[in-house]
Amino acid sequence: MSDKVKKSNYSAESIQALEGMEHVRKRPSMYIGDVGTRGLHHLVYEVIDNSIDEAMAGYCDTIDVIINEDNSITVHDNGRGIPVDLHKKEGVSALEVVMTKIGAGGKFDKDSYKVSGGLHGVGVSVVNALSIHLTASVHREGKIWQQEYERGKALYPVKPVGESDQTGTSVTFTPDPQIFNITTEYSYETLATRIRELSFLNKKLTLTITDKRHKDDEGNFISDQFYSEIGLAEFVSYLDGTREQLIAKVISMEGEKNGIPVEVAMTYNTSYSENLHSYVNNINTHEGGTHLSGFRRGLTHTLKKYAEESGMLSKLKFDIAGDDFREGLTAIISVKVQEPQFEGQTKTKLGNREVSAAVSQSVSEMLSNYLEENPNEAKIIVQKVILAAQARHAARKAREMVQRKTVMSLGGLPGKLSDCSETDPEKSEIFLVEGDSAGGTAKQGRDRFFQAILPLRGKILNVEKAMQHKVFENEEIKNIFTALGVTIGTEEDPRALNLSKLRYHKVVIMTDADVDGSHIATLILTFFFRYMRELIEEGYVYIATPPLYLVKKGKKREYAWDDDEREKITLQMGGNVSIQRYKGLGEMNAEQLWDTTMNPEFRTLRRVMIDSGAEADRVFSMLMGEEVPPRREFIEKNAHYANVDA
Ligand code: 0RA
Repeated sequence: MSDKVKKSNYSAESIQALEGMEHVRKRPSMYIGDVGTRGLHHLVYEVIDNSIDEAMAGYCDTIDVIINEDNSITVHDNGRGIPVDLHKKEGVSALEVVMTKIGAGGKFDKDSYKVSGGLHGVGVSVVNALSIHLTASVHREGKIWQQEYERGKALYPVKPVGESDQTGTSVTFTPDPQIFNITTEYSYETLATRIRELSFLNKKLTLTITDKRHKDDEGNFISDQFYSEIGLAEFVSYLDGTREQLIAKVISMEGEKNGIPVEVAMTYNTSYSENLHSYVNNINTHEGGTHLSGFRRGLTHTLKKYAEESGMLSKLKFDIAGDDFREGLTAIISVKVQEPQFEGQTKTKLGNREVSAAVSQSVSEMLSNYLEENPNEAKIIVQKVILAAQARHAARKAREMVQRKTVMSLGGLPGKLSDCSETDPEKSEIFLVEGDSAGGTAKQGRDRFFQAILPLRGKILNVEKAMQHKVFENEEIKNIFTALGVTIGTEEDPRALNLSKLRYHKVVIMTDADVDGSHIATLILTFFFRYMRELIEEGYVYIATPPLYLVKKGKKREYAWDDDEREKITLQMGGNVSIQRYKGLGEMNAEQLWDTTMNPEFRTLRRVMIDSGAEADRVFSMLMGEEVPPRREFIEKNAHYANVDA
C-alpha cells in the first residue's frame, strides 16, 4: 500500500469518527437510554465501568468519584493508566482513540468482559461526546499526560503536563446542558447507591464518593467509602439486615462452568417473600433472563433431591412447587458473560441460552456440596420449604372451594374446556392445544389453579377462505369465543369486539414443533387477527415453545430447542448420547410438558405482536390464501420473545 492511499484512509477514518460523535449528539438516547436524570447518571457509570474493568483485570484497587462544586464529575483510578503512545492504525495517541472513537472502548485486552449490548459499555467516547468539556489525565511512565475536549472534539494533541511517580487515569467531565436540557444536577444518593452496589459486586475494591458541593456541620465534604471484603455475601446481609434469619451464615458460592464465572450468595429468612437480584457484568438485570432461570432450576433440583434423599418428604401428601423453595429466600446471583445479549423492554434481560445450563449446573454442584457439609442448615431449609408447601396447599384448597361454586353457576362454558380455578383474568392462562391427546397430556401436566386447557380438534377453519357466517357457526371457533369470554357487541357498537369479560390474560397457542403444528398455530393466529385483533394488540396472545429434542446419557437429561443446542449438549455430555426427537406434544409425558413448556419458571412464551397492521394483513392473506407458504418461518419471524418471568 502506498503512502498516499494510507493517508486518505486515515482521513476517511477520522471523518467516520467525527460522524460517530455527531451521531451520539444527535441521538443520545440510542446510546444512554434517555437524556433525563437516568441518562445523566449513566454517564458516570460509564466512566466508572472502565475503571472497574481495569480493577477486574487486577491492576487497580481504588476508584474515587467526586461531584465537583460546578456539578462536573471526576472519576479517578489507580490502574495502569490508559496508554498514551501512538495508536498505529489511527495515527494518534491511544488515549485520543479511546476518548473520541465510538465503539473503540478502553478494552485492548481481548479477554476482558465486555459489557456491550446493554446500556453500559457504550464507551467513554459517548460520555465525551455528551460533555461540554472533558479532561483526561493519565499518570504513566513518570509523567502526567493530558488532553481536553469540547463536545467530544480534542482541543490539542495529548501532551505531558507534569511528572508523576504513580499510575492511574482521571476523567473529569461536565455534562452538556444542550443535551441534558431537563437537568445536569447530580444526585449524591443515586450515585452512592450504585457505587455501594459496585463495591459488593467487586470485592476488595475501594470505592469512594465525595460531594464537593456541600459541607457538613463540621466543615467536611459529604463523603462515603465503600469496601467489601467478601462481596455478594455481604450484599445479602445488607439487603436482609432487618429480617429474621433462619440460618446463621449467608451461603456463599463461587464457581465457573463452561467459561462462565458464577457467583451466588443466598440466605433464608422467616418472611414469605422472595428477594432475588441478578447481575450480568455488574449490570442489574431487572428483567431476569437465562442466568436467573438457571439459578432457579439449580436451586429447585438440588434442594428437592436433597429433601427426597433425606427422607424428610416421606409424610408429605402433595408435591412441592418451585415457589416453595424460594419462600423467604434472599439471593444475589452475579455472572460474567463475554458477549451478553440483552433483551426485553428495558434491555435488562439476559438472552444467552448457554448461560442457563452453566448456571444451573454450577449452582447444583455448589449447593449440593453445601448441603452435604452443613446438615443442620440443610435441615432448617428443607423444613422451611415443607412449611411453605403446606401453607400454599391449604390456601389453594380454600380458594378452590369458593371458586368451584362460582364456576359451576356460571355455566355455558364449552364441555371440552378444562378450566382453571383462578377467576382473576390477570392471573389466568388458557392453552389452546392441538388435538385431544395432547390436550389430555396438557390437562394432566398443568397447574389447574391458573391454567385452563382447551383442546382443538385438528385443523381449525381457515377463516381467510371462509364466509363470516361459516366462521360463527364453526364449533371450534364458538368454543374459543365462549371459553375466552369474548363477545361481539357493546352498547356503543353492536359489532365491536368486547374484551371486557376476557377470562384469561394469557392466551397461549400450544402446538407441535413441526410444520403441521406451525400451520395450525397460523390458522389460529389468522382467526385472532381477523376476528379478535385487539386480543393480539393488547398483548394477550402467546405461542408456547416446546423443545425439539431430549438428549439423554445415563441419568443425565437435557432438553434442546434447536439443532445447535442439541449439538452443544451432546458435546457437553461427552458424546455417545441418545437423542429423542419430539415429533409432537403427544410424545411428552405430562411432567415433561409441564417442565419444558408450561411451567412459568422455565418456559419461554413468545408474545405475538403486530409491528405493522398493513404488513400483517399482507402476510396473513398471503399465508392463508391459495399458495402453500413457509409458515414456520413466518411464525418465527413474527413472534417476539415476551418478557414473561415467573
Ligand atoms: C488497556 C490497556 C492498558 C490500560 C487500560 C486499558 C486502562 C483503561 C482504563 C480506563 C479507565 N481507567 C483505565 N485504566 C487502564 C495498559 C496496558 C499496559 O500498561 O500495558
